[in-house]
Amino acid sequence: MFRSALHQSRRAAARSARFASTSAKQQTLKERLSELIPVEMENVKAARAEHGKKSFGPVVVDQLYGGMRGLPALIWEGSVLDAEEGIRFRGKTIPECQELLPKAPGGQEPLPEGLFWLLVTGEVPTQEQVTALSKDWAARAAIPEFVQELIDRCPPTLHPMSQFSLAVTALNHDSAFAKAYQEGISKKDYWGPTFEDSMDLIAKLPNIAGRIYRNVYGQGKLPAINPDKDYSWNLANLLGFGESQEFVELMRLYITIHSDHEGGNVSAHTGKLVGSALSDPFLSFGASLNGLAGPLHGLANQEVLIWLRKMQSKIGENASDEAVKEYVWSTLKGGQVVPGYGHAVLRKTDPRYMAQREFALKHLPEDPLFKLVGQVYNIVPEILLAAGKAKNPWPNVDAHSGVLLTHYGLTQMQFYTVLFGVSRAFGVAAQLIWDRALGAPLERPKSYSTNAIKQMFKDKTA
Ligand code: CMX
Repeated sequence: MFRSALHQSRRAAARSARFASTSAKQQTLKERLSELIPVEMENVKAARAEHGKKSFGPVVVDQLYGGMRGLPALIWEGSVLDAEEGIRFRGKTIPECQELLPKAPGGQEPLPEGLFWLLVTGEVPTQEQVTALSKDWAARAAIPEFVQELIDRCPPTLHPMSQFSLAVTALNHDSAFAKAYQEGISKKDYWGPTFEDSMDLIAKLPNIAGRIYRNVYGQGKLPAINPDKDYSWNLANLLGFGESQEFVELMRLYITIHSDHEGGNVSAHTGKLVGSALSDPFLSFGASLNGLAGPLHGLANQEVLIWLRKMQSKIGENASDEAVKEYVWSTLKGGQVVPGYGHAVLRKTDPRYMAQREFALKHLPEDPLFKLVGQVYNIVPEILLAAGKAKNPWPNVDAHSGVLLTHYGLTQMQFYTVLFGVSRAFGVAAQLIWDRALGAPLERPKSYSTNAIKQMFKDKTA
């Protein structure tokens, strides 16, 4: 008894000495994560022991037919979406992230490196830790030659999102997780190679996105990654906008706010679902991208700009409110959605929309397209309410992003969802790491036939 207590206290002392020495030299994300995982495993174990058999309340049949709206079915600590307030990343609102997360020298927007650290650990990193992440991602950024060739061989008529998904899926060729699995890695060690793949995935996305952009839109040769610059600067530079400090700042804000939106949205949930089959992070995130490419999800940012441009060509620039109203009604009467408006969970204006609006008010208040976006904001909610179908008449994130990109010269709308995809990798990767660390099982909900439902409730009144 005494010997074992002594042994334990010696082990604790050795452990704290080890932690003290690593924190003195600034822990890496992986070192910090390896400390947090056992603590979180205990936390989950305790929560399941205490609450595991408790009910969340009834599930009604409409939820099965209605896209599972509101069905409590997933666990994800990274971000939580409140219908009224919007997103919080590890408990922090967007303005709080803007205030607390480290910034680039001279910059005012948060570095997405810091947001990733926050999503993974729940902690705000130091400036040095964020700089180390920028350097680590720059060192991992190169993409294999065959993936470069794969992108180069795509016809420019293939949608950039299809090219993006194809290239990300092909990165599975060098997956550390897939290799370790083939070599018989123990389940308790899954998170290590998942972490490495996730870091590689995020790091390689700017080179993939930049290559697609330059190939499709004929923008010349791709520059090299600069290891002394942050992730967003490198992404902007690969797209040809590295000289614009404002565009770089926009990328920092853009990636931060698009990174994660709770666990149940199509891209986040698809990544988790595919990952639950132990498909590696490249295969899992490739699947997320295919979901993001749908017009009701990420593709809406492209659709908003197309819709605004069509409106301008139909009713002219500086059109009256009456003309805009008529155009919105004609969209609805044509059986189409107003892109950028409505949300499956939110019931107020999306704070991601507001963050972009603030950015526009600061940097481009006189931009004519920004003014049109503002005019539309004053008109659409009332019409959606009058039409009486949409549960949320307010704008979402996609209603605003395109106008900012257009202002700085990134006018190729079909590329917009690729930038959303680069950002969404941050949330999906963080989730995959934790799912493997906590041993999340294969997802397998139950489906029913309509006849089975009818049968089930045949003789019941309610
Ligand atoms: N314009 C017209 N009709 C809309 C609408 C909009 N912006 N938003 C919702 N509706 C309609 C729905 O199509 C649905 O019609 P039916 O009953 O005929 O099927 C009805 O209102 C009820 O829908 P809801 O419960 O309010 O919304 P959902 O949860 O089903 O869908 C969303 C949410 C986002 C798909 C929907 O609001 C929409 O299609 N918006 C436009 C596309 C868009 O901006 N998507 C981006 C969302 C953010 C993102 O993921 O990036």
